[in-house]
Amino acid sequence: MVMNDCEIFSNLRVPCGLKIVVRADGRNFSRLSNDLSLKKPYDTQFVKSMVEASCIFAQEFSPNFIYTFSDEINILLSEIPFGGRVEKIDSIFASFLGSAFTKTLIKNLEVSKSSDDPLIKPPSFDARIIPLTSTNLVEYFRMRQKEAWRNCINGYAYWTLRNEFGKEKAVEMLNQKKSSKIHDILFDRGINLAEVPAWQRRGVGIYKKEIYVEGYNPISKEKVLSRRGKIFVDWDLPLFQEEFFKDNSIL
Ligand SMILES: Nc1nc2c(ncn2[C@@H]2O[C@H](COP(=O)(O)OP(=O)(O)OP(=O)(O)O)[C@@H](O)[C@H]2O)c(=O)[nH]1
Ligand SMILES: [Mg+2]
Repeated sequence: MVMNDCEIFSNLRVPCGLKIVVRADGRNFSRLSNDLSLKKPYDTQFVKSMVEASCIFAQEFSPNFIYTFSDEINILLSEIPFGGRVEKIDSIFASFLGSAFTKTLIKNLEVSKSSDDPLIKPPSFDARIIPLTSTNLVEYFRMRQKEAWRNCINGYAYWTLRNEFGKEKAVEMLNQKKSSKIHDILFDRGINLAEVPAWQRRGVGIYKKEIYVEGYNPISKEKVLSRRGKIFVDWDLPLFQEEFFKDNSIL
C-alpha cells in the first residue's frame, strides 16, 4: 500500500450540477468577543471586519452571493472551484477567511499597535458545504435570516436583562419568556426591536451590482459605456423572497 492511498478523503467531491453554499463559522468567537471586549450585543467594528473580510473573499473567488451575520459567513457559488474537491474547498475557504478577518479586525480595532496585543489567539473559521437546488436555495437563505432575527432578539434581551439583573437571573427570565413578552420588556426600556438597524435584524449581503463606466475607444475616438460588476455591500437587506435573488441575478 502506498502512502497516498491513505488520503482517503481527497477524492470526495460535491455533487455535479448543483450550486453550493459554504458556511463558515467563527471558532469560539464568544471568547474572542470577551478577549477584545467587543460591544454587546453588536459591535460595529467587528461587523465591519466580517463584511470587509467577505469583500476580500469576493474579489478572490467571485461567489454569486455572500450573506453574513454574527460570526457566520454564507458563500453561494454556482461555479464550483477546485474541481469540487470538498477538502480543498473547506480548508482553503476557511483559512482564507481567517487571514482576511484577522487583517480587517486588526485594522478596524487598531489592536496591532499596542504592546500587550489582546488578539492573542489567532481567529479561525470552520467550514461546511451545503449542496442546493434552485428551489431550496431561497429557503436556505430565509432560514439563515430567521436565525439572524432570533439572534437579534436574544442578544438585545440577554444583554439588557443581564445589565439589570445579572447573568443567572437574565438566563432564567429569558427561558420563561415568549418572544412577544421579550419585545415588551425591551420596549419598556427604550429599545424598539422593529427600529434597530436593518443589518442587525436581517444581516448583511454582499453581491455584484452592474454599473456603467465611461471609457474611451482610441480607435473609433469615441466615448464608450461598458458594463462592470462592482461588489456592493447591502446593509439594508429586505426579508428574503425569491424576487430579491432574481432581481439581483443571484438565482
Ligand atoms: N460582542 C459581540 N459578540 C459577537 C458579535 N457577533 C458575534 N459575536 C459572538 O460570536 C458568538 C457566535 O456564536 P457561536 O458561533 O454559537 O459561538 P462560538 O463561541 O463562536 O462557538 P463555536 O462556533 O461553536 O466555536 C456569539 O455568541 C457572540 O459571543 C458582536 O457583534 N458583538
Ligand atoms: Mg462560532
